[in-house]
Amino acid sequence: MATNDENGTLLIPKEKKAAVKPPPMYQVLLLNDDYTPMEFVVAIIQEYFNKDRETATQIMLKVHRDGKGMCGVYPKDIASTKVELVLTHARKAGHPLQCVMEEA
Ligand code: TYC
Repeated sequence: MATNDENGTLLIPKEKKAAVKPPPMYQVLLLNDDYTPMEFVVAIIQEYFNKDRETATQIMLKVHRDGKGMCGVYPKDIASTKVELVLTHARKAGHPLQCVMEEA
């Protein structure tokens, strides 16, 4: 609220900081294994993380080389749903692909 000082000058308070923090974000990562076919991983990245074929292939190759790779960053419930969908799809297809989330 604006007030006046002893000389009658109008004092306008500084803007208060936002009371709410932005929600924490989570990275969704794929982990490498020796059995899941490369083509299956590329299709998963395209389908669940909205990447084009070229980008999905780059991510898959990074996972293959480095052991893990990031597919996207999302609010907690969306990240968790993506992990579940990927794991369900992979298990139904008989592949051991692992997908995890980590706070960004
Ligand atoms: N390493 C697997 C192969 O050689 C390919 C692969 C890539 C598996 C990424 C999992 O998250 C993964 N067939």
